[in-house]
Amino acid sequence: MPESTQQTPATPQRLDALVVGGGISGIYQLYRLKELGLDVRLLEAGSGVGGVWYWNRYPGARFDSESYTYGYFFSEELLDEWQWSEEYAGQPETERYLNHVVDRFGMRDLVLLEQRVTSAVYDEEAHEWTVTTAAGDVFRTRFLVTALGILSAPQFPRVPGLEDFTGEWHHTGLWPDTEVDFTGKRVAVLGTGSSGVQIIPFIAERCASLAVFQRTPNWCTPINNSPITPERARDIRSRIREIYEATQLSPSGSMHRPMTESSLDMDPEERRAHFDRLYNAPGLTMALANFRDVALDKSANAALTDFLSEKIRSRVADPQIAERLIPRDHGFGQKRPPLENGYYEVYNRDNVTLVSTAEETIERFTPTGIQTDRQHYDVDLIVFATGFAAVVGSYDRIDIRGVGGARLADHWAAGPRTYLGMQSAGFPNLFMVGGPQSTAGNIPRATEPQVDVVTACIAHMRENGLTEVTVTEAAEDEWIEHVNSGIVGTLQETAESWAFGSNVPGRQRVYLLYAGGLPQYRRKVAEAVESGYRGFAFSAA
Ligand code: N01
Repeated sequence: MPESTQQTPATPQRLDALVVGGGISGIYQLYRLKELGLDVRLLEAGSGVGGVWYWNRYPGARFDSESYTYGYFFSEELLDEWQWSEEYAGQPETERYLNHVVDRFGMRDLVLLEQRVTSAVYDEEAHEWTVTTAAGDVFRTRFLVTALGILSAPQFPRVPGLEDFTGEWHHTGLWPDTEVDFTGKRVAVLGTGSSGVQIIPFIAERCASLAVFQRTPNWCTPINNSPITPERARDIRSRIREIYEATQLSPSGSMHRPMTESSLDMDPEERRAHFDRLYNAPGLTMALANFRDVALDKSANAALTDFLSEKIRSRVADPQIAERLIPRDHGFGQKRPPLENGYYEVYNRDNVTLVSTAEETIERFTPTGIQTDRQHYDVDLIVFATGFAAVVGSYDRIDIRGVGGARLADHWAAGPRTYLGMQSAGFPNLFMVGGPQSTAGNIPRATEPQVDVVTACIAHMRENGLTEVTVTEAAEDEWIEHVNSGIVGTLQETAESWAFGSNVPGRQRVYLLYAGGLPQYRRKVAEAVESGYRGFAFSAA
């Protein structure tokens, strides 16, 4: 729900452009608009920059993309001076990197922290936005760019009684910057998605006891992380442009591309050996560089899930627990698969219990723990690894009003409506970077073309004395049809996941991202720009 918008301080600060969100995409947008010579600021709700790498500071948080494909590529000096320590770097390193970039490129004074935006209202006469923050500050800006992140509105279970719980609790997406001590404590973790799978092994090693509440198991594969030696770093630096080109050709914006071969054409022994190689390969190789038909054909997918089920059985000592950890409701890759490091072995420890909420319903939180319909779990500390109101959840938290006072929330009532994932009809001069109906995957590679187009569009307007840019509902309809054509008929379409908003009770099931892949997305955007900003309409005040 939008927060209060009642405070109105006397003097709004006037700007050319305002970026909302200090994550990897917002920082890049700030850099580009500063470079263009605009009077620009960035508003960030947190006390530091980093976006997901600021908020998700839970132990175990790390990349699932290769570190050197995740950062920025706009500066050779930056590429020279920054060396990642691991193939998949941990959260503290990424947060340090983003702070380094902000300082290195003179952006620190342009970032205003602890400024949660509560409302944005368009002035049709002036072609400007009035943006208000929870602190009561007001900004007037011609251009508003939201870089809110697709996973930034934390989601809690709709279970009563948390206010009665007298112990400590934390959400992985709102982790404190002081150390959380698990030593000797009785801990419960709710949720076994990517965040749960990363934090659970860390807690298990330290706590007195751990109860993991699992609603749906996931297909987790080993991260197979390793340090980057100085020799490897030199090799990466020497090939960095080649690596970047590879990310541009990959659907996910990563180093990986699906194979062209069909797994079903292969002899079962050969196929198994191939799956084994992928299982022992680093990162998301299994998900992103597998046989093409694994994502499209049920039997090809089943051959892989049979293989993965055997892996789970071989790693978990108790056969009943192993069976509970094997997903039955979805195939591999239908949801983003968590990467793990010793996750399955956690369930071989004496201090860990797996509670399936499919078999045992959580009824409420009590002063001393968690009550299910079978028993009470006494705990000192609860960790919510229960995910996010994805993609549109961060927009729901801001009262955005466009032409005629129309609310963005109403315009999106039946699901998000955008053109190119970047603008919505009736909301001129408001650009979205990393918003709905655009590619996800390796996020900075996905939002980079958007930032570049927003920058080019603003430059074009300033050069031509234009003050307003908007898109039509017809352009939105065309984009929505294109977005849907990319997901219909895939195996992904049939799984319940945050990409469809399925994890938010009561939310209409609509695909929230763009499944057509980054190369196609970039082509679509380039075609629109090269044909004179097709689908956009410009005017002057
Ligand atoms: O969130 P999730 P996440 N009672 O929504 C469960 C990225 N990421 O934070 O599956 C009990 O995936 C829920 O169950 P179910 C990555 O893109 C990347 O883990 O809805 N359980 C699920 O198990 C990822 O996909 C990294 O039935 C409840 C879990 O909570 C995305 O972020 C690291 C419940 C939520 O899983 C989100 O991951 C971390 C309830 N009432 C995240 N409600 C990298 O590696 C929900 N759950 C870079």
